Amino acid sequence: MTREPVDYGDEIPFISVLDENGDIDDDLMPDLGPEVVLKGYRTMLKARRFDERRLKLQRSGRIGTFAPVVGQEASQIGTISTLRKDDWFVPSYRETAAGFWRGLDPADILVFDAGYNEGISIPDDARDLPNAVPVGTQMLQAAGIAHAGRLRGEDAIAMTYFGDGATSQGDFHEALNFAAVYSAPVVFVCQNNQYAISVPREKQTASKTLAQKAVANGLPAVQVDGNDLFAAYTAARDAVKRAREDGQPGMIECVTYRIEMHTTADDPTRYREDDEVEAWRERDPLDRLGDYLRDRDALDDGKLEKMEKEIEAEIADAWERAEARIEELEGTDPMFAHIYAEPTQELERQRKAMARRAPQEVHAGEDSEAEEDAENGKDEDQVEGDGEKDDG
Ligand SMILES: Cc1ncc(C[n+]2csc(CCOP(=O)(O)OP(=O)(O)O)c2C)c(N)n1
Repeated sequence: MTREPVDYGDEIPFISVLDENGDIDDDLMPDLGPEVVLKGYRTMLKARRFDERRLKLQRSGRIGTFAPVVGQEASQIGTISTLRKDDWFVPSYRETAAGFWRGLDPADILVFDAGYNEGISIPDDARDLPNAVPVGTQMLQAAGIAHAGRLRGEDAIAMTYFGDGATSQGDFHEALNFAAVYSAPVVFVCQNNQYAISVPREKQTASKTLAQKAVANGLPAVQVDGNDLFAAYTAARDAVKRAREDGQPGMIECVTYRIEMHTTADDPTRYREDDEVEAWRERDPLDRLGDYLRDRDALDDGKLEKMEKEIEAEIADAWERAEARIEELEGTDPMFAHIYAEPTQELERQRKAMARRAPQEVHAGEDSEAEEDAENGKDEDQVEGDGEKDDG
């Protein structure tokens, strides 16, 4: 007879390499060339500027609701940059920075944001799945894709993204169990951004860490500072290697923060304090990496200004192309066509509301004026009522 504690054979390490002043721990620093780091920084900056433009477009009624990425850029770039092009990227709805790294066209994102299915059609040669809006489905899909690839004799792996709230879903546990039992080469990336819409992490799960939920399923897991590109990269590189070489799935918990609203339909001031947001702004992943690059003369004011201008032009061009494409599309009705044989009253109401808001009804040249109005507080969406929109 015994009352010995069980030895799990696993523990949850925490990785941090780049501190809040942009200084690194040399012993832990991964071997990354300055060009890759600069590309990571640029992609993070582009995702941030893209969100700023999207917010104006949404507030002026040009596009519908979307989920901002601000604050989570390092978690995404650190992890996604460890994949090969023939690996699978299986995102949820907040992975704009990771999507850009994979080569996703911002014009496609805008077409989708405006309510057109065409925006999420994936090119044949890309192994990127469209946004999963239901919380949790993508984790199961990633496990299945990874398993199928292995059965076909490929060495490609899958990487899937989800939030802290998603770890309370049944899908999460089913996906991890499946992956562990069948040795499906999938890396689960949890972006613990502290909130599931308005519910703080402590109120939706009693687990001390989210990573430990993976240990229970037999997967190695690690927690990282999610605002530190190098920590996220280190954990992902190791997990990808284990998945590719040994068919072993793994999980990374990126401890980070969602600086902006959950989606543009949400008002975060109703459930969190400004002080908390400010404290996390101090740990901004972009500033940290910028300081690191400046200290090494890889970035200065001139280079940054040039980068900002290029990104601004890329985003302006993306919206122009998105608008031109929208003009040629049939409208937003197809989104509602394949849900029920007989549409419900609610669906019909939504279909009509969308048709009224269709961006093609906006005439060329009105854009900047409407965006200015939106910035000055004349917000079409607020006038029409946020209640019409979905939360996800
Ligand atoms: C199956 C399902 N239930 C509920 C929702 C509504 N919903 C959208 S996002 C969200 C919270 C998700 O939080 P988390 O997993 O932490 O991800 P985050 O949005 O913070 O990135 C909920 C409940 C949904 N989209 N799908």
